[in-house]
Amino acid sequence: SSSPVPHGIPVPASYGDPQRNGLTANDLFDGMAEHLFYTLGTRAEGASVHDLYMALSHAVRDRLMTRHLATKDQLRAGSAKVVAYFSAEFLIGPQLGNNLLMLGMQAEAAEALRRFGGPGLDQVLDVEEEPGLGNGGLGRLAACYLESLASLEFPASGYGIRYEFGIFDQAIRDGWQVEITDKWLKGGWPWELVYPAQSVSVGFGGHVESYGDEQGAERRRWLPAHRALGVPHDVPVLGYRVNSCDRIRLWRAVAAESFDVHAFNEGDFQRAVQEKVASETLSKVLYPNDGTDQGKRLRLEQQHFFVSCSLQDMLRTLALRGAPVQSFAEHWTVQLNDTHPSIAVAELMRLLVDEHRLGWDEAWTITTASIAYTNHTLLPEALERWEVGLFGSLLPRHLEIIYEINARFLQQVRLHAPGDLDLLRRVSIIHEDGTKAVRMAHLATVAAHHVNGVAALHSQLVKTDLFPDFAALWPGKFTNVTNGVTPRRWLALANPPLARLLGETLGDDWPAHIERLRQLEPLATDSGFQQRWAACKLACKRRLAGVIAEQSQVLVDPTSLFDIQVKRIHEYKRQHLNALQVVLQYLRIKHGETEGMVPRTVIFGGKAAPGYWMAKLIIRFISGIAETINADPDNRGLLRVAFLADYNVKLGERVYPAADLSEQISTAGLEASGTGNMKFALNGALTIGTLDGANVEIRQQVGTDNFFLFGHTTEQIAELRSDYRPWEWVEKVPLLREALDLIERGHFSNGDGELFRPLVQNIVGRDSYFLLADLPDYLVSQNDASRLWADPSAWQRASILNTARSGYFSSDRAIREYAERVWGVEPLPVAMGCEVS
Ligand code: B1H
Repeated sequence: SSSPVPHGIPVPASYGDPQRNGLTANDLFDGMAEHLFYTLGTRAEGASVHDLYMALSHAVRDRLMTRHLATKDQLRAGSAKVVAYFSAEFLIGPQLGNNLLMLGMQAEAAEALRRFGGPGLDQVLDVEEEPGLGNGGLGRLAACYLESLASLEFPASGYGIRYEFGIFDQAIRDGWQVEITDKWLKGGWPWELVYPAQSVSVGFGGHVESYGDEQGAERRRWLPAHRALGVPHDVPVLGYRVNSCDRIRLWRAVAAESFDVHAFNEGDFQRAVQEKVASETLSKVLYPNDGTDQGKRLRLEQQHFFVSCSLQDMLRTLALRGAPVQSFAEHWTVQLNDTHPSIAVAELMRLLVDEHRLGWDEAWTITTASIAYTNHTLLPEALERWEVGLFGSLLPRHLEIIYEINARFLQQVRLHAPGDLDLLRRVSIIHEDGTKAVRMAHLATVAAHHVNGVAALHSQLVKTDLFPDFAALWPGKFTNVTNGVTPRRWLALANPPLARLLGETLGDDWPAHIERLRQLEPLATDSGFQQRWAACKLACKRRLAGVIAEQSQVLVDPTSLFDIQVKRIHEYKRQHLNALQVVLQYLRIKHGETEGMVPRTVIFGGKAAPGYWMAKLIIRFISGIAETINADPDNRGLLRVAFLADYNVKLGERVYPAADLSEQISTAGLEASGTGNMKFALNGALTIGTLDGANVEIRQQVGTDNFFLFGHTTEQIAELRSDYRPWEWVEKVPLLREALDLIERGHFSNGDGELFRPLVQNIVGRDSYFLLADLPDYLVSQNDASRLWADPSAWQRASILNTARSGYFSSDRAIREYAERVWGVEPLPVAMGCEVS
């Protein structure tokens, strides 16, 4: 609208040019040649693998651009409601392979590379650096959801932070985790578009004052002490075989120039530079504490930074559409991915009331009509609280607004339950015992029109255990949307052999119609199909065996049962329960009690938060048992253990397709959903698991016979809790005493009797996560798994049924539920102004 270029200038000639947009191998080859020369400044002769990766990526990016601009044009011209998915994390994974899949150009890319005569497509895909802009499930969920939004042709924008350093790279040295800075941007990352002209300014600190506006009304205004600029970096998100190309808009913080100039003019160059450094720290690094809230100031600054940038950006698009701010909730629906972006409640109120001069009630109506909140955890250590002192010094006006929201809310509660002071104390947004603190989950719950959990059991517990008072106040506000994962990346891309088989069996467009997996059911008992199924699995296992050998020099047998647990390391996820089970199997072998055992390869992978000492000790323990067991010739090939270093999206694509058995063994009631569990089942792994998170629904879907259940239920755990004496459980398990003694005597730590003592003490002394209570049943279930493995046809049948019945766990299903029940949005298919190919 403010462009100096008049209307009527056509799109570039290349809009319809095969070199930029054509979908043949020839077109792609030409595009690559052009980018090698003009974009990368290099000649084809002598181009490195990385050069070819960059050239191919740019050529693919060109093909996204037509669709991305068409999507944007269509949105700007219309008035469709757009989803704004607010998340502090987007764990998007490698882009090139995925975008080739979305465009349907995998074979063409391989052919174009062949014409250069150098490395093949796999080798080129392998050099891509993955942006680790998330910790684990929560961040990966956001990425799957954006992909499904685009694939289902919903208009959407992700909003988050462009961390310069993502989650650390993990190395294992002497069995310990070592953290290495993640320099994902170092080689240049071709998948982002920078829009400096759309930068926005965000305030921090300072104070609030009253003033009289033109009508003589008293108003409040915030005078921040500092400002930073947010520069948008957009990652295009193309849907599967459609023109819809949404985006994830990530904000990078830079110094607000005016401040530099001010200090500079006063001759204080030092201060000017300091301001710059301080501003840019905002988007410097991702906090690597999956599941624990550290209450750090910088973290709150990051949250406010990206939320404020995003809301200002959204208000600006209203203006571009010529729509008044009053219509905000008709144009945008905001989903808060956990409480990390929940400052949005106060910031939207501030923007509407202070900046756009709306009345409080009108602003509140708009805010509550547009914001919904997803809860991802019940763990008390993960629930965000900010001390009022810290909060007020950083965001004084927001604190005032939160007090006002709270006062009005508590007044409503008083009317609902007169005289119930304890209820007021419990639901207040401000925690009042001891140091006063803002409870972000309460703020989000009070404002949101819907609050959802991420699996049926979890959503139930949100109502009964976490927010019973709120659920009584607003029963209709609480709902469930069980998580989902995209079958494109996690099946079509990650598992090429199975993708081919599915294409032949279900038709090539199965990834857009995942419910077709059901058609596999009658084939589950077909021995010919079983053999083809097993061959796919074996190919994936060989590929993973190659990765393990390359990483750790451990040789594993691809025909053995691949028993895998990959996820963040946390006591509630109980990797140490699995490790203990491995030690017991090892002792059985040592004692010659191998009856019913089958050759197994037990694989672990996952990062520990750098400050989480017990989680790091668990990694050291797994390394220790792996070293001892793998070196012991008594094994006779029955047991191998491997710890996969640096588990991330890229490795996940190798891991899920190669699994026979999926370990989902958290203490019941503690894992909100899990999403790795879904990726495993989709790829035909059988689950051994507790009744926790989405495991409950996986078991329902795939059938109880095709799932190895064990352990106490959530209710049983709650009962146990009141009077639990773990040491009394030790004698119930044969060999356990001996196993614990061996561990304590240093059998798995080169004779060091101190190293693992804290781990053993933790289990036998407190056992806060009920390992010993669940161990006997776990061992029985592991035996059941071995028994089924010994009957290959029965195993293949169960494996096929797992895939056939996992369509429910597609993120397409989850997104359709959000669209219909939470957001009220409709698909908007994108027509392109110019047909390409
Ligand atoms: C989940 C988190 C999380 N729940 C705090 N909560 C973080 C909390 O950096 N932080 O401060 C980071 C992450 N992550 C996970 O969300 C649940 O544990 C999983 O069960 C669930 O599948 C996933 C997606 O819903």
